Amino acid sequence: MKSCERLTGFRRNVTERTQDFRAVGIAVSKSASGFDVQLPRSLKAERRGDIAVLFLARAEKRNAIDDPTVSGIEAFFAALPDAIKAVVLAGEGDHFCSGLDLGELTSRDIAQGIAHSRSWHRAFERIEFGKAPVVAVLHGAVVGGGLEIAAACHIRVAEASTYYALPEGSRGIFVGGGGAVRLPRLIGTARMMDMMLTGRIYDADEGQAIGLSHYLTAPGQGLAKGMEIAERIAGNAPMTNFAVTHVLPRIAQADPASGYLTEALTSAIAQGEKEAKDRLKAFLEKRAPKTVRH
Ligand code: 1HE
Repeated sequence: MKSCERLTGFRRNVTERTQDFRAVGIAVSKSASGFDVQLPRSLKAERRGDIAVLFLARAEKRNAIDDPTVSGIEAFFAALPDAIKAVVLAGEGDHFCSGLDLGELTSRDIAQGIAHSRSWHRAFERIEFGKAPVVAVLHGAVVGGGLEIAAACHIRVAEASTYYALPEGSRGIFVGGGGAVRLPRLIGTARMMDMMLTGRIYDADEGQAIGLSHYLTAPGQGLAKGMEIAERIAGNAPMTNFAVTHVLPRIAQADPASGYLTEALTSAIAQGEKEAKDRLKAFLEKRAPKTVRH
């Protein structure tokens, strides 16, 4: 067992995890795709080597996220097999995601609204602080809750058709999927205010310029680029991926003194791993690639 897996309890056995899901009412079975979780019809998962690809698969509703989809996302990321080293999240059809299923919203009272928002928080926390880095592949509408789920991922690849909006303002509601926390970190509170107050829509180029995406691709090239990035991530030392996705965001929010200390501890832990020693030795013996610009 790798030490980062011990830290997070990631190697808890499948039976133990299965009991957790049953406790929260999520049906669990070994699905055909090789994942230990039964997904709702609105999600499809594929395994490509050590990469998992999860598709929002409700194209007829523009991948609007309903309650079963939220539960399915939570269950999928919680039950990710240990062998999966990175995840790609993409959307079927012409749009990545049209956000919250607006049809479900009308029937909720205030208490149910709070519980609903908290269920999104739990699910997206599984993405942000889960077992493996997640690459989102965006195209078409990335709006409302669609932008919130994209913001919970670690890397965003946007096809040229991508556009971003927060139509909550015009719908008389507010973000509820963690966007109020994650989006200001990505683009700043002022830009988020503008998006929500005026309904401003950013296209793919503008989104890239303000930091909504990391990579831009031509139409139809997003998944290939997302897979290429996921494979590169999967090739990193597991402790480095753990430190980058779990520790770095905490350091970034900490007071500087705590941040420097946590950085020193994390740095020492990472370099103490055998994997780090092997990789450093490989470079010194000229067996590892140099860091050059191609
Ligand atoms: C939906 C949803 C949805 C489509 N909930 N059903 N999100 C929004 O405010 C965006 C709302 N959606 C749209 O603006 C458009 O649908 C799109 C620009 C994304 C796509 O347009 P288009 O012309 O391709 O599709 P369409 O004809 O509008 O939609 C196809 C079907 O999907 C249609 O249903 P049908 O039964 O008439 O076929 C739509 O009603 C349905 N559909 N989007 C429910 N979002 C945790 S808080 C998060 C808060 C938010 O996310 S607010 C933002 C919500």
